[in-house]
Amino acid sequence: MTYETLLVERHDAVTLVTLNRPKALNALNSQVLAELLAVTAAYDADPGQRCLLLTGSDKAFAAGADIKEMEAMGFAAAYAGNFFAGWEQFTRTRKPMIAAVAGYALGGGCELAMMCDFILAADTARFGQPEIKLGVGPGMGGSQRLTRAVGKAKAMEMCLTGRMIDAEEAERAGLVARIVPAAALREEALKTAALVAAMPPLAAIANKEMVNAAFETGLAQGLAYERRLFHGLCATEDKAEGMSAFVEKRAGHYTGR
Ligand code: CO8
Repeated sequence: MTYETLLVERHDAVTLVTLNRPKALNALNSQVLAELLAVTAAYDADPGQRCLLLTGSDKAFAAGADIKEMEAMGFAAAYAGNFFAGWEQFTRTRKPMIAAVAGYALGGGCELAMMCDFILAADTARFGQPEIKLGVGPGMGGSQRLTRAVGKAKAMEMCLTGRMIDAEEAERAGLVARIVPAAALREEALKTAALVAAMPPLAAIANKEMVNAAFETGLAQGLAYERRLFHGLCATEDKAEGMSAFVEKRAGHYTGR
């Protein structure tokens, strides 16, 4: 399949997806959403692909939802069409997804990065939720995911003032996993994605589910869910292989069974 707003490359078991609307700083319109949903569905369905890496350009991961697409949209059209509800489907991707962010990740761009499982940031990255300046607010999860990531004080300040934070502040606040020099971002992110892709695939899905459960359940329920998933993983061939490989001091070879 060919895409107009994305570049999609396979690096062994890593699917590298680059947002590619340079003239609009990768603003997210309905076409980007449709194409990303097609890519993630294909990725989830392909047992040979084990980690998805989502990135943008040096200047912008994505400067937000496409303001030009939304400018003429009134309540009736937004509500009846359930505008941008499709992003929920993006977050239902079961296999790991990493965001590699350089430059601007604003509004929907910051929200898209937060929909991934973790964010690697170039030292040039800038995150913000400036929607208030347009008379709206976050609509792709920013008020919820940013608040869970950085806490109420910083999320509220960012949403109410539109202030951008740089990579250092984002790392201190817990929004990004790690900062790398901009020139090394692609290589470092591909290396990290390859590391994830080399993990036992069922365990990767389970680990993602366990961590996400921490955001959606109470502690007791989350702990029980984690333990049950652990028990379930004990039935997999990859668990037998992983533990034998450790004991025999060799590398494991995982099949996803
Ligand atoms: N949408 C559409 N076009 C954009 C966007 C955007 N979000 N951001 C930049 N562009 C376009 C500009 O219009 C410009 O196009 P043109 O050359 O045709 O005029 C081109 O990209 C380059 O942009 P600038 O000239 O502005 O570049 P600068 O380097 O001067 O500035 C900035 C870079 C600071 C990133 C600036 O472009 C900017 O402030 N952009 C808008 C940021 C913003 O407000 N983002 C939030 C958008 S709203 C949103 O994301 C809501 C999400 C939830 C929706 C869910 C609904 C349910």
